[in-house]
Order: sequence, then C-alpha cells, then structure tokens
Amino acid sequence: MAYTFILFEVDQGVARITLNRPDVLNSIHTAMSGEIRDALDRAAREREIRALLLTGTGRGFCAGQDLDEVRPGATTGDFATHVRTVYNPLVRALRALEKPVVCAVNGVAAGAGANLALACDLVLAAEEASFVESFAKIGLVPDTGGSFFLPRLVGMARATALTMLAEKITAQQAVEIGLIYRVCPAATLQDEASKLAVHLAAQPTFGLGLAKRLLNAAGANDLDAQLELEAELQGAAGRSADYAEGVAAFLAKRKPIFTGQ
Ligand code: T3D
Repeated sequence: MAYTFILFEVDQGVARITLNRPDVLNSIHTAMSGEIRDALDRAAREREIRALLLTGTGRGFCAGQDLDEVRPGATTGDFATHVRTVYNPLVRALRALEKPVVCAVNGVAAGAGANLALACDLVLAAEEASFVESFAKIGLVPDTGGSFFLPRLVGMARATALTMLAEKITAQQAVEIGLIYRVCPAATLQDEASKLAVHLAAQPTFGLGLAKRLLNAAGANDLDAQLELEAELQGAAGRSADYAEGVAAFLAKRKPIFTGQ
C-alpha cells in the first residue's frame, strides 16, 4: 500500500511510522487510520522489523479524530461503527504487536491521539508536548482504549479528573503521574526515541514480545492464572535462540548478538 498521510521507513531493525498531516495537528481520518493499520500489519509481519517507533510531524503529535470528517451531518455514519472500524483495530494491533513500541510525542496529543500514545509501550515526550483527554469538551466519551489505560496507568482518581475535566497536562506532569515514561528537550526527542528503539531492536525481542503478552494479560488474570502464563511463556523463552545466545555470551564474557528468534 502506498502511503499519503503517514511516512513509513525501516532502518536498523526499527520501523518508524510518522503521522503526517501537520496542518491539522496530524488528526486522524478514515484513510489515515487505514494506512496506520497497514503499516502496523507490516511491522508485525516482517521479520527484520524488531521494534516500532510512532511519532508525528510538525507541532502536534495527534489531535485525535479529524473533526471535519465527522462534523454533524457528515456521511461517516454512526460513531459506534466508526470507533470499531477506525480506532479499535489500531489499539488492538499496537497491543498485539509482540515487538517493543516506542512513541515519541512531539507536541500536543489530544483525544484519540493521546490514547494512541498510551497504547504504546514506552512513551517519550518533548518538554513542550501536552496531553488532553479532550473528549468531554465536545460531549464524547474516551475511546481508543483511554478508559482502559488511564485508570491502570494513573489510578481511578486521576483518570476521572483527566476524563471529566479534559484539562491539558504538560509532558512533565504526565511523567510525574506515571502516564508516560520520559520527557526530553524537543531538540533531542527524535534522537533519543530513535536510540531507544534501535537499542530495543537489538535486544532479545522474542522474549520482549512474550513479556508484553504477560503485561497485557496481567490486568485480567488472577494471580494463579498469571503465574501459569509466566511459566508457559518462560518455557517458550527458554527454548529461544536468544536465551542460548544470552547465556553463552554471559559465560564467555562477551557481548551477546541477539536475533529475535
Ligand atoms: O467515531 C468518532 O469519530 C468519534 C471518535 C472520536 C475520537 C476523538 O479523538 S474525539 C476528540 C477529537 N479531538 C479534539 O477534540 C481535539 C480538537 N483540537 C483541539 O482541541 C486543539 O486543536 C488542540 C488542543 C489539540 C491544539 O490547540 P492549538 O491551539 O495548539 O491548535 P489549533 O489552532 O486549535 O489547531 C491548529 C489547526 O489544526 C487548526 O486549523 P487552522 O485553524 O490552522 O486551519 C485546527 O482547526 C486544526 N485541528 C486541530 N485539531 C483538529 C483539527 N482539525 C480537525 N480535527 C481536529 N481534531
């Protein structure tokens, strides 16, 4: 598929998806969502891709749904169907991708744009970036996984405030409440995010993918079920080439060369 609304490149084992509609702060419409979905499918399918980096061009990361596309009277139809077809597949694809996903939030992240970032594994943001669960401002409810991720990340009290007040918080505040991983100067954001993604791509990515599966399951499992899943996936990790390489390198006091197998 040729892309018009995103940029896609693969380098050093990292697939970089850049949201590319800067004039509207990279807000998402149906065609753009289809492109992101296609790029995520590629990232899952292609073996040489071992990590993903999601970011945006211009002064925004993503302002959520393109409101022009869904203005009252538009032909996009019922929002329930729209959310099921445009947003849910993106969140499912990001969480099901058993490869590390780094998100570099380069500017404002609003509505579905904020929640798309929260669906990633490690979220870095520029000092000037901000997060706003803007849904309540226009009479909508959180989607794109927001009602799932927010209470798990920051607790119910803060999740409720962010949701109901729809106040913009800074990247620094987002780090302080545990919403995201790290904040860095805008000038170094892309470099730092790239370095992190390249680092992860050279790690035992088969095991990292299984670890992500465990973390995904932890919210719904009870302790017994989670212990059993840990045992099962440790079995799989223990049979991997990366485990053999990791231990061999440790014993030989040399640097391991992981292949993600
Ligand atoms: O099924 C469904 O579709 C329902 C699902 C919904 C999912 C959602 O994401 S709902 C939430 C949608 N997003 C929003 O409500 C956010 C709307 N945008 C804003 O509140 C503000 O733009 C920001 C707080 C994000 C940034 O403010 P600011 O002052 O830095 O920028 P701005 O001037 O408002 O925006 C710059 C341009 O981007 C402007 O265009 P212009 O005037 O330069 O031609 C603005 O209209 C455009 N823009 C920003 N957000 C959107 C947008 N255009 C279309 N859709 C947007 N979401």
